[in-house]
Amino acid sequence: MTLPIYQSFINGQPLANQNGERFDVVNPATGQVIYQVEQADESVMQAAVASAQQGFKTWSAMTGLERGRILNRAAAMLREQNDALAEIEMRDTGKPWQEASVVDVVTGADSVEYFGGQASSIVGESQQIGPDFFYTRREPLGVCAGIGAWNYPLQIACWKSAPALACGNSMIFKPSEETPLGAIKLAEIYHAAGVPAGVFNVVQGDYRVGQMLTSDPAIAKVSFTGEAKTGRTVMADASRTLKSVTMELGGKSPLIIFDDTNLEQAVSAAMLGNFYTQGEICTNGTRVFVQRKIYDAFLAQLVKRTENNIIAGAPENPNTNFGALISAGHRDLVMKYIDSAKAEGARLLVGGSKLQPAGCENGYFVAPTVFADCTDDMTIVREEIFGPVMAVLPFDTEEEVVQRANNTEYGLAAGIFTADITRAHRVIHQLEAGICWINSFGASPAEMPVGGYKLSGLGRENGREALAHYTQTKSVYVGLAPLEAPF
Ligand code: TXE
Repeated sequence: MTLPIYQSFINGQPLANQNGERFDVVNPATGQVIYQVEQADESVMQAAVASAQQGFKTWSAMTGLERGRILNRAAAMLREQNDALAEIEMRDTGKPWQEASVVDVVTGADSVEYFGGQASSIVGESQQIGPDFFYTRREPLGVCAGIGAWNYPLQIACWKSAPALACGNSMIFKPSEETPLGAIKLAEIYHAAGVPAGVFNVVQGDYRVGQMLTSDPAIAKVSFTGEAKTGRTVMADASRTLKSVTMELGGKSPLIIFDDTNLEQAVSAAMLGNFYTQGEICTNGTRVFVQRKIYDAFLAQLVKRTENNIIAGAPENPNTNFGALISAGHRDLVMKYIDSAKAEGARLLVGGSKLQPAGCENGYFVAPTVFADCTDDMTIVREEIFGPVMAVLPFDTEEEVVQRANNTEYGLAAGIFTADITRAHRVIHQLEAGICWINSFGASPAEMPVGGYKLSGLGRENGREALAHYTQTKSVYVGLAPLEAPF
């Protein structure tokens, strides 16, 4: 059976490469190749840049209200096509239908809708200076690049393109080579909604295409989502042509459970923050600090619910709530972390092995895994695993847990559960993290800016703050009094 072949989406339509290079895309739940994609080559990149520059002229000449109207039409189309788009995300990522159908498309559409609404409110300011005055203009940057990760492919494409386009820029977006299709669908929807050809182009391929984006002098900005290590390479490459960068990187975030909290809620947060999307979420609370008095009760309930309530299996089965990891390589990396935890003396309470659910024997599944009695020096406590491996650590005092929670080079997210609301705010204000939850975990509405401290990133996505990254300010001083000069 010949497999479908997809291409880059340039200037409103698919564009073939000239060197014929293709790569396979696998359904992680079955291990089967489901389609092929052409790797963008120089000819495709040149066409992408040229049409993005052309499209920018038309798009930036529109008013914010006109751009917003088109973005809102695109948001409505995303919602109308929710199920078809969610199915694509499910097959590309291996995540359960139960998740993809209610999170992935919705959170993308929300961002497109939110920035569609913001497009007409991007204003400058003016001020009297004696008889004179000045005014400022918030002007678009021009052609921007987006580079996406594979865990939320369509959502990431929306979160990067929506503020960029709302401000009048055009964007060339490269999805992860693991999950290429969602971005193509977004490009088709933008085009059908009225976004001019070239304003949102999609180039397909691996790091080589990413490097073409970070080095092209015609590109003014790069917004990147991925590993911290890759982020530093991307930022270094982008610095050669002084591009501005937004970096949404990895994390090793603390979830702190004080002994005065509702145990059921705290266990839910720990499971959400480690097993939702089979642990492949950057903001996950993978270091779970539990105050000693409730430590044993917490572990007992956590093990019981992990053993009984997690259903790993075929993602299309509506009962499945735990899917496959993105690739065989990533699965093997997660297993290496599990082996290191065993070797370093962590106490394995549940999981710790590969899974082969019926009908998905060739999929890349790892069991939801909990290690207890972890110490701060363990590899699984210091490094981002990006898989379903929870490290539980006991603690005694507030001062101790704040110091330990901050003892990491990352600073993406943090969660805290306590009934003492004064303590909740006192502690969260001391944590070095950009995305924080109190008695909640994981919610990320389009209105809320998100981004990391320290090595977890630069800049913010979503919220009004994201607009600042996609405009540049021009100050215009107007002389109404005669200009004096000593010459
Ligand atoms: O990242 P990779 P992955 C993080 C998550 C984890 C990682 C997983 O924490 O660390 O993403 O995603 C391209 N020049 N976040 O494995 O390998 C590559 O082709 C230019 C954080 O995909 O870094 C892919 O498209 N581009 C996030 C992209 O970079 C290059 C939420 C990412 O690849 C490149 C989600 C290069 N030299 C995941 N090398 C958050 N903080 O919001 C690779 N790429």
